[in-house]
Amino acid sequence: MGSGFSHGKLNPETGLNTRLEDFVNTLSKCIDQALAEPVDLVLFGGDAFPDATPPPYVQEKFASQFRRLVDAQIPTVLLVGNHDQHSQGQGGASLCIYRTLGVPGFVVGDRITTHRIQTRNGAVQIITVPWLTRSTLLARPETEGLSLAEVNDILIERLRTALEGEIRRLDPEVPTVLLGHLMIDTANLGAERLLAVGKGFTMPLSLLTRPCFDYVALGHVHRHQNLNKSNDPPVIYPGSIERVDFGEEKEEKGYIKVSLERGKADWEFCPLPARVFRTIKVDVTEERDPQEKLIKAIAKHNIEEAVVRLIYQLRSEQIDQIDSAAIHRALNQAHSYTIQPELVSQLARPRLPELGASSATDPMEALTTYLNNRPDLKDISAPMLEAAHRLLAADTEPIWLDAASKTDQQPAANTQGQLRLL
Ligand SMILES: [Mn+2]
Repeated sequence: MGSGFSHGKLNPETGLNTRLEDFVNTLSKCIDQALAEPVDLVLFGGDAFPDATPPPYVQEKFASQFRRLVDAQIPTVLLVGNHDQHSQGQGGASLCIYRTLGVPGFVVGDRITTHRIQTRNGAVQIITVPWLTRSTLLARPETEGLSLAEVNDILIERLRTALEGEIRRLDPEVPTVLLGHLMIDTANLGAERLLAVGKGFTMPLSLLTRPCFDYVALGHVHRHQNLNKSNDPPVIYPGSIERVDFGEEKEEKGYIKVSLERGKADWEFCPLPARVFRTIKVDVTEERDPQEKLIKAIAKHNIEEAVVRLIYQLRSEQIDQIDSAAIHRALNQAHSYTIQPELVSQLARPRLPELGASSATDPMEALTTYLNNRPDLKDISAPMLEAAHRLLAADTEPIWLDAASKTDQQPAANTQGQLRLL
């Protein structure tokens, strides 16, 4: 909640961005269902807000929906995701307020531990695994001089040990759920893939596919998916309840309803009426009447109340044939829209063959290849690589900022992209 405002507009009646209202509406539908059933327990998998310090009016919108669960005496677990964590210090600043206030029935999952919760239909054990950063499980000296991959391996072992401790204390008769905000290695990121590389640690699925868990509820990845098709146990990302950007255009949005007993979990994906995102892509470079082609292309799509982007390619000599006022009128039915003309004179620039679809999924590799092909940028390529590395690392672990500054005294990053963190 509170992200993607650029896809919305100001609602003059409420003074709020319509995208915030979308998220509230969708969440309210989800909670309507929880109350109508009624369910025995609600699990929230983390990343409530884009950061740990959302503005009070956004906090309030979130709280006023979850408040309805308190009123209905439905116990609720709020797990802390990476976006909820404060970049400095411990825990989840934006969610810990619920614990501080002592909201009845609310549990905040900001550490690896097991919560035994009494529901209307019996007890349940919830192991919470919040987003892990290097400092959560490791002391700094342990990781000095190690590569990211090596740190990741140590982190996996620490998590395995911590989970083992929790598992040993479980009551084997009571249904058990692992609720984790984790990046699992087999997750399908779709359009998020490029953005996700280099941002945080990846855990193997085998950590979670254990018979002591009856259900594994995951947060973090916005695309809904079940990582364990044999369902022993189901390992499920419900995905986000709304689309955050065009990368999620084709994803169905919803929540998961689970019937749980010891040794058995029946689950169902329940779709939510999320705001539609629609990309209209047209190449008019070969058209004698590019304007007509554009208007027809728009008319082919149902854009009513959708977030629309029109991307079209044209030649520079066609610019005069475009009536932009008419295009704006044609897009008027959309909830919001952007128009992105691309001149082919720009597109005609030779693409780098090294960056074909089959390779270069890593942004650092992509940047390195790009810089290798831009002799004019040679002087600043090393600082650029370093800055990029710092940006990618900073999202996960604030202490890397300190670590990265150490590289200032080191030889500049080499041009093969084989960067190592100190
Ligand atoms: Mn996350």
